[in-house]
Amino acid sequence: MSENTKSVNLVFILVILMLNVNLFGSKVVAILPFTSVFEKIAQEQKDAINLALGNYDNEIEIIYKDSKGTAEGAITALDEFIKSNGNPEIVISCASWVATALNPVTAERGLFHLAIGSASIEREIKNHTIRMTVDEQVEEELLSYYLLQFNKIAVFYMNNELGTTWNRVLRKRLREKINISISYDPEMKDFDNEISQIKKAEPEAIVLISSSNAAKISELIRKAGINAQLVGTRPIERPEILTASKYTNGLIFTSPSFDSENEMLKLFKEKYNYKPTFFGLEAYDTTVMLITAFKENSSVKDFYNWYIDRNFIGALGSIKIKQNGDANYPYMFKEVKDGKFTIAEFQYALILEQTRQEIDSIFDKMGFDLQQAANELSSGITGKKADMTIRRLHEKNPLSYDVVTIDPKGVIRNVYPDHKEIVNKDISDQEQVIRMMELNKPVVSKAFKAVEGFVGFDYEYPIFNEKNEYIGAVSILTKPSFFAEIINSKIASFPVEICVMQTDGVIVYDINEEEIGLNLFSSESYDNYPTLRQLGRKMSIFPQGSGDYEYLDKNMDKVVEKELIWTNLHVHGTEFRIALFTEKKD
Ligand code: COI
Ligand code: CYT
Repeated sequence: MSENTKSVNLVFILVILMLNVNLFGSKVVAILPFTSVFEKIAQEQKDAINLALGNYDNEIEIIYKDSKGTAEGAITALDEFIKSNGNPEIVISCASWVATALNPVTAERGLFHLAIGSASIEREIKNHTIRMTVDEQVEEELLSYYLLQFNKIAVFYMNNELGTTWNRVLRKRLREKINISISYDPEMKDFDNEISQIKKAEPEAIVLISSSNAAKISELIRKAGINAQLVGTRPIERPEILTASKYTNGLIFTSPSFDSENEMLKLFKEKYNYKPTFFGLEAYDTTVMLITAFKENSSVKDFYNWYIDRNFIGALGSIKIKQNGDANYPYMFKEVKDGKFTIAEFQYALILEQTRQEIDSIFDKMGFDLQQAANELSSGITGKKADMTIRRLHEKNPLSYDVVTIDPKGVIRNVYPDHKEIVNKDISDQEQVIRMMELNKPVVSKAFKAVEGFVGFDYEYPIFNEKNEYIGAVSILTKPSFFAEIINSKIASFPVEICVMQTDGVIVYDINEEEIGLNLFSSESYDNYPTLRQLGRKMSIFPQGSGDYEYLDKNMDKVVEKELIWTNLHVHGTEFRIALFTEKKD
């Protein structure tokens, strides 16, 4: 080979390399359902992605491809892209059935895969696809709280992976309550036959697993004279539903609980002159998070692990990517009311009642197990057998910090786990111990400082021997995180707060830890909030009620108007007022 040919080769290679940089430089392909019944969703996603790219001034270039709304269309679109441009580094896809199809294909080619608008996917290859949509099963758990009140339910669903999975999961939970379920082709416009079948079944509620088609379907349902409650899920929150509000007013549906005053919504409206829905918000957050991934990683190969367990604050609120690659963020019930999407009021009372029942049932279980332990301890409060009893009692109650026995004088004789330092401590001056010895009955304490060194609640249960003589008591002391654990598990997906107050005004649980232990009536922290104090006084007098007040927002940043409802829980001589509150929005 001559020097000349060598350098020509070199130039050739250089040109190829440069071409690569210029032509094949775009790293991301977004495969969206541009020509399908979901075309407006695709356009909204594209607008949101471009808005995020523009706002965050960066080098990512996204090429859009049309899936035509089908799995085959998406595979073809990706193949075509690769034929002319080579492999992209990242594939973003919309629709559950598309994500399911692209998961193995992208995994095989080593392309990072991000799924949006995909509530119901099957990952043939695990640890590969990151999905920004909350799984439909998580949403279903919430939706069924509402559906359980009906006895005859119809399910009318799109005949794709999203619809069929919803139908299956709803049937599994609601069983005979579902008296008819019918699928439809979302590309079709004629639903008359299906609607007359639904009418014959006389349902009390109709669940529509639909997107914008639900506007037309609702119109047909109402025109057929069916008055059933209409119920929907996340993709139903589309503008067409409001245009048809004459037929859709009263529709209740589950949806991510994004803040309607959020900055992204304003920017979007300014730029495109229409209001985005969930799909736009999700695409926006997906893009911003992806830009962050590019900034924090030098190789796309590291992206998957970067996403796992990551918390991200986006337009959808606080997003957490779970171990399995699925995003999670708050959901709530919304309602079509006066031609608008609004927060469904009924849910507050529902969550409050469920939280009350959960706390009640945990105390109930403790009481049941304490009674059994007290029976076993009737032959003696110390010794091997007693050790076994208190150990089992502790292990059966996950919110127990420890279990102790006291003798008839009120001296601690035994403890599990072995916090030996408290054995022999005299606790006969504690209010609940005095009460228990006086009444000879089980009691629950108010919040008190335990000898263990923190503020908790103590459930004391008296022990009698075979001759029915009082020989001491067994008790469970709750963990410091007692209320936090119960309450967080109940409200994790709702944009609400719950606090617990005693009738003496002491706050025994609040999300802001610095407030726990303060007295609402006397602590100077509340001096500047007279409307809150007034409401607190009402709460201590009346077991249930509601009211408005002004106080700091969740982050303790600024004073806002809030609304609150409360209820009462009475356990063995102690009353708790459980209050649920939200920022007022109108
Ligand atoms: C889903 O599959 O979860 C979707 O939201 C798809 C959408 C195109 C309706
Ligand atoms: N500690 C406990 N009182 C305490 O201080 N475990 C029970 C009762």
